[in-house]
Amino acid sequence: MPPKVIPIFAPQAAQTSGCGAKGGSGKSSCGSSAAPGDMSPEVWAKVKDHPCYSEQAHHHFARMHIAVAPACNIQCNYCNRKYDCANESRPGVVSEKLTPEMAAKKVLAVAAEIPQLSVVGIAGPGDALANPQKTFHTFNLIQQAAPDIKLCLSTNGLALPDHVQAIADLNVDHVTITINMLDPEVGELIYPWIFYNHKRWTGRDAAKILTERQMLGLEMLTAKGILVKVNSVMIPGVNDRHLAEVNKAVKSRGAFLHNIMPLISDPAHGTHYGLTGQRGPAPQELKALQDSCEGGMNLMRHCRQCRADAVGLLGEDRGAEFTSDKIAAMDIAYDPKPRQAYRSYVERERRDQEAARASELAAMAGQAGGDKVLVAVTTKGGSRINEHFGHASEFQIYELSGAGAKFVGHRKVEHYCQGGWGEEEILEDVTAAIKDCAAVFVSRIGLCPRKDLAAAGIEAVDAYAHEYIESSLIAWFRQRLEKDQPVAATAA
Ligand code: CLF
Ligand code: SF4
Repeated sequence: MPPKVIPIFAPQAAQTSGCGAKGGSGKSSCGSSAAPGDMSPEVWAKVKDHPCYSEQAHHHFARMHIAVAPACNIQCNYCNRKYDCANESRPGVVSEKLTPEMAAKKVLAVAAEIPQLSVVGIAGPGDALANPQKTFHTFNLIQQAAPDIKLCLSTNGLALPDHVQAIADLNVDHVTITINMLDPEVGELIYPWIFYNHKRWTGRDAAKILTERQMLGLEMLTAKGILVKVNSVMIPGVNDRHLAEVNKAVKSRGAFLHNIMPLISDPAHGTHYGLTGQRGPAPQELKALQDSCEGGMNLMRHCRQCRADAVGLLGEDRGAEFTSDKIAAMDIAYDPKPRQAYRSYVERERRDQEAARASELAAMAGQAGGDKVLVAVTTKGGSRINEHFGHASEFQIYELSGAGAKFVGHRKVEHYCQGGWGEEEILEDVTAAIKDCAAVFVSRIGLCPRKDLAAAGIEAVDAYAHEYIESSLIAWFRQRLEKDQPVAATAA
């Protein structure tokens, strides 16, 4: 059992949740809490502190996006780039455009305040490589100003083959390409036009050029040893049945990770899909597709479909603390020591966490049958159960089985606790969001919500407050087995 310790670097509570694609969004997936034993030391060194490329790292490390790339060279039916909409929490929406110089200063300001910061990404609000001068000038400035911070970029891939060498020269180890189709018949339903070779292309011709450029760019990057994550937006009735084929194609070309995200479609966003009633997938539909694509390739399930100017741990957005006027007033100096100290702390935590998980798994060996059960967890980071039920703005969902605890996704909710009192209607929505879970693990919960959850068949568990998530879940599952209380196979 791990010690009951509250992390000294306690991240703030998650609040909201771009990789260029605005549509979307134990041994789990990088999916897998991919650990050193799962990959070469070189690859592990590249992913261990990257919150998107390692599910394990996302509990500990923060990213920030700098909105220096306003233009785009294609149009996706799920995107409407607009500015100054701070209430939005989806990619492509930003509060402020930045010049490269302002962006570099912002990176230093955030790094000085948030020791968890490990990665700076350019993910819009347009396409990073449709704005190559701004993107590469910004990366140059950051590399000179803060050399310990990793660089990351996201692109639709159309211009990618022209810039692979520049990406390699800047030591950018992580590139995301949004690939939603291989078949131009599917593509013409997603992309009304592209702008390529000084000309606007439409229909299947546009989709054919785009898919050829994406595949070429992917092959060129992987040939240089650059890790590539592929984002795909799941659009029911358009490309949902096609994405398994996309998965195979990108896997065979060496992509490291596949992130299948749900379409975000709301008429208020003013996108083509939003205005024409195209629906997004249900969580169960998304999970079923992700499950079907698992095998031989890491699947990302912890994407929060960030804004193009997001700051903080995945799932939180501290961008409002770092607006241009606030940064102008800050006295900023580069100091990597707090980040080095934080990384050493995380290394120790990871070792303790892995030992606790292995110990609980060993204790369960031979007891579990084939049943699987879903559970929900409230956390504000550090891989620990350290959030009050009423303060949770999302639940992390794990699937428990004889193989251990596997992270399979997250569900966003409104805070149940409204400043000292609970809102009954919100509790109903929260309960509905986790209705397929057998238990919810919290650091604290009141009597009323506990009773209501029990009435819905969900056990509220606070016995593991502030302990590691995975070992706690396995211990709970094992005790259920020992008490000979078979759990219902509720996992989809
Ligand atoms: Fe940003 Fe994307 Fe780099 Fe991460 S986000 S550019 S790889 S540093 Fe991450 Fe955000 Fe999902 Fe993107 S959670 S939208 S996958
Ligand atoms: Fe929007 Fe361009 Fe990104 Fe498509 S590629 S989501 S149009 S910014």
